[in-house]
This record gives sequence, C-alpha cells and structure tokens, in this order.
Amino acid sequence: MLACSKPAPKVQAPAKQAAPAKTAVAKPPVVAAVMEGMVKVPGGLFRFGCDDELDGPCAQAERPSRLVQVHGFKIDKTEVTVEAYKKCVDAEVCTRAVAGDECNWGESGRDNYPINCVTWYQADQYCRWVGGYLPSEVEWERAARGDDGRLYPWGNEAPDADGIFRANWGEGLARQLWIRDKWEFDAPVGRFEVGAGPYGTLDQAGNVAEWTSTIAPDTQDDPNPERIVKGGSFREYARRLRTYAKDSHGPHRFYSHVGFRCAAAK
Ligand SMILES: [Ca+2]
Repeated sequence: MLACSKPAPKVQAPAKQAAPAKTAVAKPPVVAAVMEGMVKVPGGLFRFGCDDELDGPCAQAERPSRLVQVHGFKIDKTEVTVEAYKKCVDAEVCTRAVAGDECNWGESGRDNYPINCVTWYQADQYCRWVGGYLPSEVEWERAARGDDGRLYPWGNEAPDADGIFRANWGEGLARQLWIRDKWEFDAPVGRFEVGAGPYGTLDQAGNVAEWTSTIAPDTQDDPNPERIVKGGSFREYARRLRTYAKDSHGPHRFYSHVGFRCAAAK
C-alpha cells in the first residue's frame, strides 16, 4: 500500500467485518434514475499504466504502460452520493455506511456528498443493486484517460495551473494548502466541472478515491486480497490524482477518503 501524503484518516479501522450485504433484492432497484447519471465510454485501444518517459517517474505498481483493448461501457458521471446509497439501504439490500468523524453517513446537509466509509463489499453490493458493477481498474482508467494518454482527466495541466482549481485534493500538511481548492475535506460531488474527464465524468481525480473491482496483484494469494483504489482524494498530493496512479486496500476496510462509482454494460 502506498503511503498517504496527509495524516492518516481518523476512520481507518476495519469495520468489524462489516456485516455481509444481503443478497436478496427486497425491492426493485432505482435503475432508471441511476443510469440517467451515467456517461458513455467508447470501446477501443488506450494506453494504460505509467511510462517513465512519457508520464514518469513511475511507481513500480504503475508499470508497465501498455495498450489495452476495452469494450464500450457506461460509468457514473459522479461518485455515488449519500442520497443514492441511502435508497439501497432503505430497500434493505445495502447495509449502512459507518458514521462519525469524517464519514458522511447520517450527517445532515450531506445528501449530495459522496458516500464514504464503505467497504469494498458494500460498494460492490450497491453497484449490483442498481444493475451495474464496480468498474475494473482498466475501465476506470479508460474513462479518466481517453485516447491521448493524459496525466489527469482534464489533460496534462497541473490541478492548479493558472490558478484554476480542477479537483479537490490536498497538498502537504498545512491546512491552508488543503483548502486552496475551497474544500478542506471532501466536497459535494460535481463541484469541479473544469476538471471533467474526456467523456464527461467529474471528480475522477480527487474528492474521494474510488474502489474498483480489480485485485491488487501482489495480494492475489491472500485470503482477502486487496482491491485497487483509483483517483486520489482530498487528502492526497497532486501526484496521486494522476490517471495511472493507484492504491489498494483490504476489502473489509473503510476510509473517509474512499468512495466509489459504478459502471454498467453499454
Ligand atoms: Ca474521486
């Protein structure tokens, strides 16, 4: 696991083996409403991973860079919100997210914030309920990177180039550096339209980092292999916002700086 660039999240302990999500669908899912919030990502060849000459220096886990063929699919325009996740909980399919500290669940005025403090299992259950799935690392990166191998969803400019803030991220340990983008911690989804990706996604870089379905290769023989997390977050340096950057966490763990978005077949 790569180290975070800011102090460890307050909420970091395993969720006491968060209760397994129920498998029975008690009520019809809100498929139509969710699909309306998705954007189309075309299939094709794209450059995945980090090339030391073009993108570097690269971390070992980010190598090698190679061309990958992907099918067309759809992906949520924004991170899944508290309001959307609550519908799955109300349907008695999803389990409640953890509350307290920097977690958004149960906090008034945060309906449009990303749902955070959810385990990989909870994220996976939600995406299945809406008729989709958690995107793979490759799909996630395709949606953020498009055809031109860009460093960030919006292009190759630094997140604060020309004084324009394109994402919600941190930079160093001083509070005044966290809030340069106007948000000290996470923000309501979709507040950085200038940071949109090539297919219209928002906040793929920053705000909360995002679970994917992909198992971290160096943990694949573990009983509970870690899953790749993409995009960086409000508490991480700009380097971690790059399209090819990645982290990984155990599937039973939850964090205030990690949420998710869903994908669906084309
Ligand atoms: Ca994000």
